[in-house]
Amino acid sequence: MDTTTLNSSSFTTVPGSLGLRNQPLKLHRTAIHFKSSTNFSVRASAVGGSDSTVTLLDYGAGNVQSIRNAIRYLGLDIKDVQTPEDILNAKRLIFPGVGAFASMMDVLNKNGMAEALRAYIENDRPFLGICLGLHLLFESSEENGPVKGLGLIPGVVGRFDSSNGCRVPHIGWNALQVKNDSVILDEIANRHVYFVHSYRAVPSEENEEWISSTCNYGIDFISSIRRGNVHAVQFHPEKSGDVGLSILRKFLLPNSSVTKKSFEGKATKLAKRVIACLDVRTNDNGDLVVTKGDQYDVREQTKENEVRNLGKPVELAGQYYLDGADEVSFLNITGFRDFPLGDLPMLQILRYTSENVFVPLTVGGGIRDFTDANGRYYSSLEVASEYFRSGADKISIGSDAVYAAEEYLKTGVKTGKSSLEQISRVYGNQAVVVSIDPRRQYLTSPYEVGFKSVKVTNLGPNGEEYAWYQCTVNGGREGRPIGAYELAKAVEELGAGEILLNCIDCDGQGKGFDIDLIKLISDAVSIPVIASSGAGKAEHFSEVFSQTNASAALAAGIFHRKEVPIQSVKDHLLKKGIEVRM
Ligand code: 1PR
Repeated sequence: MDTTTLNSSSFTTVPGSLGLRNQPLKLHRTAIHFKSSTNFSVRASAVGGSDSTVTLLDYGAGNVQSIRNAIRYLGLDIKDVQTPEDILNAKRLIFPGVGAFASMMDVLNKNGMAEALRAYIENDRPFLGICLGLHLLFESSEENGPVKGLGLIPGVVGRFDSSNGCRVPHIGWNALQVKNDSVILDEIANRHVYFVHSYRAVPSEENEEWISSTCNYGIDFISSIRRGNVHAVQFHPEKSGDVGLSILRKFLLPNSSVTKKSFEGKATKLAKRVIACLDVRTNDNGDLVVTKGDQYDVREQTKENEVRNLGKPVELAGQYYLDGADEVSFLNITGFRDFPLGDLPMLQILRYTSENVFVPLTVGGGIRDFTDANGRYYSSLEVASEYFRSGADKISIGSDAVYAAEEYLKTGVKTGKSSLEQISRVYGNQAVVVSIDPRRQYLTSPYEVGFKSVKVTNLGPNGEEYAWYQCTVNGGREGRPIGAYELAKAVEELGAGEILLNCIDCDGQGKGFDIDLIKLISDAVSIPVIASSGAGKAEHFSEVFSQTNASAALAAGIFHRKEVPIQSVKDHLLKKGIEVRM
């Protein structure tokens, strides 16, 4: 690595920019191959001003709908980068890096964007990189590599180490240690922001001057950098609720007269997440409604046997966001029999919700390969892509993951063709949740079956002391020859980034989570586990967090019926010394 000193006065200087003007700019250079024929120059233009357009670099490899929604929510228009010149001519540029580092650099190098980005950043133009948009600035990344980055910041981006007890990916709301001169982060010290990543850059003497905040997850890592007008963040402001919107506003509208909101908080580490789940299906009148079952039976016990209707999906999701839900999940519970891409109202619900909900949105149901009545084939990747385009941040796979795990355990071969493998390869593991729907099967002896069993806390109906958890498909309708333990371990290997662990026996019962099951699975895997099914009161959340290694807890019925507000769950957890995002 050689260090080149450029005199920034050789570039056009930017009125209103901070820090770098008239100072020699020290840049660490890696051997990036510039196209010699291209001679980029950066257009002189006023920063900020009345121009309400933001230039967005979407290189086409992932889900950037969330950042689009956040920008529009703040009242700005988006201009998409089509050519390297669009980068050079941008007044302010956002690069929401998504996907995988190697393929991102490949695309950016091939189409001349990398070179344009380097020129833009070296000239101290307003830039905000998000996630991979931060990694890009470093010398290289170990993700599918090593692969060279732009080399502007000294350091190598490496993977979190799960052997020290930290689950990878790092998913959730974590605290920042903010330096005073961060500008866009100035008012958010001690508040949580949302992270989702497996790779990180670490602070060193060489990159110290770039760092505007750090975060701790097993080790200290760089959560943001700032130099002059150049900012990049490891977390996702577009998914960090009101705090995130405030960060984006400070970058996009630095001179706006928006009343300053001063945030107070006591964030110190990764918070336990509280998730609201909406099971969605069409009722007998053809309306898409939020429903909720008892042990997966969503019909009323009346003569009409109608589907329970607990509200409208978009309204409820919006309300849960305002109430403080850390994430919102939609499960299209009849997706196993209906084709999701034919379910336009469901996609519409996702679109409307994501326009106003700035915490992560997960959607599941029906993600599998499908051939329609006209013989047209759709891959599970196409189905997932449509969900992402409609505003989902993560997708959740149920039945199809069971079949993939069974096949993998039988053959020991990863074909790369399962929905799980295909979607995680393109969108990253962190975007793929596997939803497990197990049913408890009691045993008198742990040796009765070939699946992992547990000694149960509460004996079975005939005094049984053991149980295994049989996986099901098609909304619990069919039991499969695989246990939840075996499934969880297999899907982790196949590329799942998180597990949503339901329990049919506990669903809708309000008697608490199945601690035996959640302990079994959260001890078996090193990816985050979301505990689900059975929450009836705030104490059930503190129970699951203190007795298991669950990273998040999800509930449906108690929130829909307004029995326990999300905020009171969080107040209770705080009182019990469990860190949550407030
Ligand atoms: O198999 O990929 O099509 O996905 C179908 C998805 O739909 C799966 O994630 C599966 O869990 C879900 N699903 C299918 N049928 C039902 C049903 O209820 N009949 N809902 C269903 C599952 C379970 C929970 C529920 C918690 C918390 N819902 O997520 O929200 O148990 O409830 P509680 O707090 O009220 O106890 P595919």
